[in-house]
Amino acid sequence: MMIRKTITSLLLLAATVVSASVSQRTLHEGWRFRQGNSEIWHPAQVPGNTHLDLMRERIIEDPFYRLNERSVQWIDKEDWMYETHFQPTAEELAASHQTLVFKGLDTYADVYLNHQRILVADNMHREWRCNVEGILKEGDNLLEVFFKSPVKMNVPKFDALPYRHNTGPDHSQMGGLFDKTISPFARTAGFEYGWDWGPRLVTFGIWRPVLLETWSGTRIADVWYIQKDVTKARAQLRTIVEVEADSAQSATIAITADGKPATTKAVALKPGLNTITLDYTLKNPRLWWTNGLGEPYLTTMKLRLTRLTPDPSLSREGSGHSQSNNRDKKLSTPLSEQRGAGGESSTRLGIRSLRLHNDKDQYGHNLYFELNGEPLYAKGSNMVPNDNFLSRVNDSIYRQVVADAAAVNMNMIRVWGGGIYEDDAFYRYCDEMGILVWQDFMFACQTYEVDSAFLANIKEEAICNVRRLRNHACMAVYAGNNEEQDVWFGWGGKKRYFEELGQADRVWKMQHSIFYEVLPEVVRLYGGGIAYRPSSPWAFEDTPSDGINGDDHYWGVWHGGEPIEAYFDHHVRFQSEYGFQSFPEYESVLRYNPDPRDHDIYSEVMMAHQNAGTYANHRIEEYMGRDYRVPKDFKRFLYVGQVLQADAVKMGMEAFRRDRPFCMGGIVWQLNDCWPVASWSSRDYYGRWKALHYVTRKAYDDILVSPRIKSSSASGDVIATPTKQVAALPTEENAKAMQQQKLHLPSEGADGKLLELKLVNDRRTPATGNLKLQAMTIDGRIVFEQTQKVKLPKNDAIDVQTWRVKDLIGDEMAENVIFYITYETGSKTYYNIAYPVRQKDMHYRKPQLTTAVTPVADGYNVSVSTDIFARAVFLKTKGINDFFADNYFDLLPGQTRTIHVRTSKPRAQFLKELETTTLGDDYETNSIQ
Ligand code: BMA
Repeated sequence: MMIRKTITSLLLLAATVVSASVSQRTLHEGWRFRQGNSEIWHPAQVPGNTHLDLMRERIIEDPFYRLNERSVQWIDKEDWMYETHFQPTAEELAASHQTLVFKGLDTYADVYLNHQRILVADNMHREWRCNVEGILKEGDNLLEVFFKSPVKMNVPKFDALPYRHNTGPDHSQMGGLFDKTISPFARTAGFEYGWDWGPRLVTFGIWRPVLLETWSGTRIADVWYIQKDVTKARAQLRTIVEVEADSAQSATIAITADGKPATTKAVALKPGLNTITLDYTLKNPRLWWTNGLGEPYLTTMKLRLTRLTPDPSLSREGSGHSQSNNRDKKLSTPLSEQRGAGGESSTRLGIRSLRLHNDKDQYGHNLYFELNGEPLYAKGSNMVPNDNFLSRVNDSIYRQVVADAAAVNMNMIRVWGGGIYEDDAFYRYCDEMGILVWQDFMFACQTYEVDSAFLANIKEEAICNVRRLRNHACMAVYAGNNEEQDVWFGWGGKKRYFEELGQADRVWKMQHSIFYEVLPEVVRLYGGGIAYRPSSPWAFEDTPSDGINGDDHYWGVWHGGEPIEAYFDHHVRFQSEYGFQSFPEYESVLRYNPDPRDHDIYSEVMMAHQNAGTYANHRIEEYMGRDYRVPKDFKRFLYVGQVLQADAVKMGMEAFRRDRPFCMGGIVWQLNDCWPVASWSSRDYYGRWKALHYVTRKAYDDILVSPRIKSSSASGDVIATPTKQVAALPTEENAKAMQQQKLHLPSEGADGKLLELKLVNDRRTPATGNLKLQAMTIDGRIVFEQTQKVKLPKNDAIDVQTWRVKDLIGDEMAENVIFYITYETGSKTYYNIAYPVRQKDMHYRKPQLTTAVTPVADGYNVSVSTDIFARAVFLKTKGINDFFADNYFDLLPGQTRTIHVRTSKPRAQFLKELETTTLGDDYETNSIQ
């Protein structure tokens, strides 16, 4: 016996990697659920959500279909009970530490293990770890999660206050709660209570994984890579490792970078939590770059903890455990890449230096990111949750949404504050595809009632997420919230609800404690140097945002009813929100609204999927009427609406890019949808690219040809003084005020108009190229041509030339001419098209389009040619599964373009279904009044 023990110890000394002692397994099997006051159990899915479980059981119909949102509002008034049974393995039972980990519970949940309460949860944004030592038992274990109705929990809190808090578009009336907007009381994703693009679906559920984690000996609890100073020549890194140990031990920690030794340290572990710091330098690191600027290279960092003294728990294991237990152990699945893997941790680290500048300059305070020493123009979009039923947002949806952003040359996504801190997968894909993340904390458009418990809860939420996300290269900045600063100081929030009651100071103090005290402190302590801004948009502590000091949300176009050209005159430092609505395309609409009798944008069904209300439909109609011929036909209206949205936002993208370096970012509202709806998104709920998403690829390309048609009297060359924001949220009051604002229509025809051309270069290197301007008629006759060589400095925007439109069109009518401008540099030709008059005034005709279809591996190549200029060529088939690599493009007379289509349809069917639409198709029949 004695001899055997010594041999074991020697083997342990030699073998030594401690991963064997940690085990994690998911507890996702055997769940069932019932309504709190019912005896009837139904099978449940975990991770999941009560609405999905009820749908699967055919107790409710799909809430996304037609008017069904209304019929599921009873669910949040009820309590819901979930339970499962599981059996721990002998190894799990023998482990010295046993923890149940809930990665996410939505929201008020009491958790019992074997009838003992182990958790009272009240925050869906937090991970909960419950020590179950002494409760976990041999054989059958019962795990129960009792979800309490947030309505029952929070209506009393609402009723107890002498004032109403500001809220976002909380659709309390849809929920049968009259004016009782209870969303500020819950640490739940704000959008669940309804938004101006989302339904009111207040959910319940174990929405993220639940794990049983057991270990003995040692456990690596966390590995944090802090990038202290990074240059091309070297990266100074600090790694902070948290190791939990059962007993005093000596060990070594070794780190490798891409397999090469980086540092080693001998450590003396004490029982309990050990925090170990390793400082080291990597020479000539391969840097991580954003999409478009370089390769988003990820260095594989491996950290190995090796024990040098025997672990008593392992010798206990050696003498007491059977072979079969070890087999069970191997079946358990470690979920995290970085944590809990015992003796080894692997992290794919993007090594880069990233700074956020907010320096005082001659105009105010700039706002820009500097990546690896280069100023970076941020091109991106705002992301909302990808589904109301969050557990449905799987890895492939995350991959697709990030890939779609990268495919159209974005380099930033803002995770908006009314949703969730997204799953690890999202940030991993952002790392891999070079997309920076502007991360809001989950607070949006509201004020909050804060007591010490609420504040402590928020603090834990912030620590949990900042720690979880801090090794991701993509993480660029934290903002305390979405628009709360403007709600309070800019849009009368302070006055409206609190001033008359003498509560304004007290309520602001409560907000201050979150956004100016707790959150910045957490970011400072746990964020590794990442920047923090108290709100988005934000300028100073006691003023609303102003556009020339920090970021701006510009809603003059759209909510404010200003003409689309106003983008050109809105000069700000960083545009973190602006946007324009459209409906999903016809084939997407058919998914939730198939009955032709409902095919009217004001039908009850369409209005149920227009969460911004009739006000938003009016906006679309007003703007469309101004610039386009408004079709009577529903299907065509949807198409023209998408062209309108694309043209409008493209103008914004270009306007903000040509303001570089004064303006250093444009983040469009919004990238995606959480359900099928009319919204500002560029991709609909089903992932279909709208016209805007296709157009973004060119508008966000590294070099931009940016023409602007303006009347010679138009402003636009001066830096604007801070503009008064129009409230972004369409409350009834705002809506009326906005409706009354007049559209300012510039004069028509060619007289007095100028074509002003700029070139923008986001590359890290200068460019030289041939710039060609052609004025051509709709049927292809060139009436003017000019070529010049233009040198384009790196990271800059330059004025090229301004022409009088009259001089370019000669004797032609302006309505019959387009301006086609190309910039040819190296192997790539960039282009843009400008129009001397509004789209509705152009003399378009129905073009003769010909298509030739060639089979390729995963579908077809479709070559489209045209006789005359074809504006916004839209190709479609039936259904929503075929993906067109390009769409809504303009085709010059005589030009052919080949589009790859990913589809599984047989050729005959594909040919039969293929439809083409252009803006000019109805110009001969739909004349303007
Ligand atoms: C912004 C957002 C959202 C809203 C959008 C459109 O300001 O932050 O609150 O959905 O406007 O109104």
